[in-house]
Amino acid sequence: MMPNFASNLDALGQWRVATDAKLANLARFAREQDLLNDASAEWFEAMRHRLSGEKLMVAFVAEFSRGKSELINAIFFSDKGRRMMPASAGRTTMCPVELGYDDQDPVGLTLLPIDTRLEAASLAEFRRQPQAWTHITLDLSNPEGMAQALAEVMRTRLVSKDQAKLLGFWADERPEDNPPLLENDQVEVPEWRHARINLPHPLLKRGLVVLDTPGLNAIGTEPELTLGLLPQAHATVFILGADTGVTKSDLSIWRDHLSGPALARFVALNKIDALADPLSTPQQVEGVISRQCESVAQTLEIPPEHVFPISARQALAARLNGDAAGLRASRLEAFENALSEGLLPKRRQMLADSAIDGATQFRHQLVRRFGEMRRLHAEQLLELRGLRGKSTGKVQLMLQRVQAEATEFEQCTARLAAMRSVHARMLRGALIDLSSERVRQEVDVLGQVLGGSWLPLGAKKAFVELCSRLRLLIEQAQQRNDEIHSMLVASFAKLNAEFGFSLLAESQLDVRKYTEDLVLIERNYVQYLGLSQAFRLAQPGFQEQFRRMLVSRLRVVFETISNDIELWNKTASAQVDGQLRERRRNFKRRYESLDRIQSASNELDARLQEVQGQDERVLQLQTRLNTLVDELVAQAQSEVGLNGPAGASGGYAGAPELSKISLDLAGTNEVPEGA
Ligand SMILES: Nc1nc2c(ncn2[C@@H]2O[C@H](COP(=O)(O)OP(=O)(O)OP(=O)(O)O)[C@@H](O)[C@H]2O)c(=O)[nH]1
Ligand SMILES: [Mg+2]
Repeated sequence: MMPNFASNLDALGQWRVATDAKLANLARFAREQDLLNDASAEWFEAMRHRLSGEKLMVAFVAEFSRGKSELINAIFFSDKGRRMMPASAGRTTMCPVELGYDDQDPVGLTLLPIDTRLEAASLAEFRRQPQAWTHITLDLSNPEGMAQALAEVMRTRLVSKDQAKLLGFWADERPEDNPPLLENDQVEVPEWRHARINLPHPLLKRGLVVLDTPGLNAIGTEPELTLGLLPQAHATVFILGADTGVTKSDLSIWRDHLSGPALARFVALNKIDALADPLSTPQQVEGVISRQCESVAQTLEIPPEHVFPISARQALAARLNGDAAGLRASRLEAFENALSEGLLPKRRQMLADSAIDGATQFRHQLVRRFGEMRRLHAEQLLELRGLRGKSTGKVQLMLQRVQAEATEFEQCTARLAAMRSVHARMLRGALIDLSSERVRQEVDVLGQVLGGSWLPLGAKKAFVELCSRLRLLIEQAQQRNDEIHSMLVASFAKLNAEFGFSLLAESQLDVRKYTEDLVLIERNYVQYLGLSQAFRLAQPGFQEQFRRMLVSRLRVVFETISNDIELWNKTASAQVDGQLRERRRNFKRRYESLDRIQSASNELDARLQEVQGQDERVLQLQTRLNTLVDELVAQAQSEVGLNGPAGASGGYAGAPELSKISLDLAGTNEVPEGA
């Protein structure tokens, strides 16, 4: 039987814990042996944070009643013994629901009232204001009570048509999208703007975030969902009903919200059980399903094998009842498999690449440093051996020579200071146009150009111009860092020749690659400036929301570039500081040994042994470093162990894994530290 998403994510979680443990070993070794400079310490911390904390978001998007919530129940919550997320005919989930786990927050359900839409603050800003949210505690030992509490996400309220307009649920320009007008000109709107469920479920603890969205244009009326959350999702699952096929509104959701190429996209054709027909043979039903998949693929312009026919309801029921045949008939496992295979290995690969790259660079730096230390040891040994059988007068001469050499070497400090100040100035120049303030200014130009009247064509043009200005900023930063690189190469060559350093400029940094992120953001936002969106552009508050969302996404890109540049430059300077320190220490040691040899005739052998001992220690450090880096690389390259076939114990497929990872309140399923 096939492995499923739940158990594979669990395996990825274990891989992350194990890789982090190897990274921690390497960091501990470096710290204990005083081999860690600021730049490497920063890298270790950031990488460990990514390994342990980075979230994996899977978003479920579709028109209402296609079975998003039911599918989430079947994949993630069948261990609860009942249906957890409300799923029923008609509109059910009224607001976006984010399921995840953050141990800094209390367990439970938090809800942001819909009225907050009348304020300018964005969802991201409200996330930082706990008092704006309503908190409901969830009793984890009581699935019945939990399901009742989760029903909050269905809650609606009646408001006047004008109020609905202000809240963004009514637009006279698009009558076909408006909800029905009830008695006394009232409109039913969601009670909540956003819901977060914080649960110590093992999968969520491993960093999975599941986003359930409300259907029916609701996704379009919440710019934060479409501009903020969905583009950040690592995978999106688009769901269609086998009974309805691709309707006009399905198609517009697909085109408007799922066109981003960066996302791993999955299409599920749900409710295939509804195609069962007592008057047809199973082969005939099978034929109908295949034809439906083909026609869906054609309409969405994707390969037919990317459409997965499933029955979420059947799968949930089968898992709840331990019915292996029912689960097979639901075909859910093939879909779960595709989801995990399409997503998890990529995630692993990205994390593994970063960890391996960073650790390899770290090894290079240290190996260079060890080489330099050994070179100095060899020189010192040569000097000491030369003293055998020599008079005290000769030793005195040597002492003077060391002193003279040290004095001459110290002349490099003025040169280093000059280089540092040039470097600092150039670095400031490279970073200046990447600040949040600068990004905001650029975006503000957009507002000024449009002067409050965002007609689609003008807005689109101004936006595209903004994006090319931003690309230019990245290009400039790249060029400025290239100039720093050339300056360092030239200065290092001189310092090496004149003062015997062995400085090597890092390989060139590439920040141009972040232009791709910009292109992605551009593509994402530009669809909101099309003609078909004119009415939305005119909605009160939309422009402000658009601006805020844009600034916050751009800021992430520019901050990343800034951090990369800073880290690269820090690493380069750290090398100079390290070698300077090493050389000074070496002069001091040489002087002290000669001094002692001069005062006691039997000291020479002891000094020789001491330097040899130091050299051996460097060799040992190097061996240990190699072992630790090799172990890390081997662990990072190890395949995520797909959990093997289930059902051997006679249970239904998936049952053994799912029971292993069932809601784990005592934390007994935690992977042991350092596993
Ligand atoms: N026959 C059948 N019904 C299903 C299937 N999956 C879901 N349903 C039913 O379809 C209805 C809608 O399912 P939901 O999960 O609430 O749909 P949704 O996409 O979350 O809808 P909204 O929350 O309103 O956006 C419910 O009654 C489900 O039980 C399926 O595979 N087969
Ligand atoms: Mg739903």
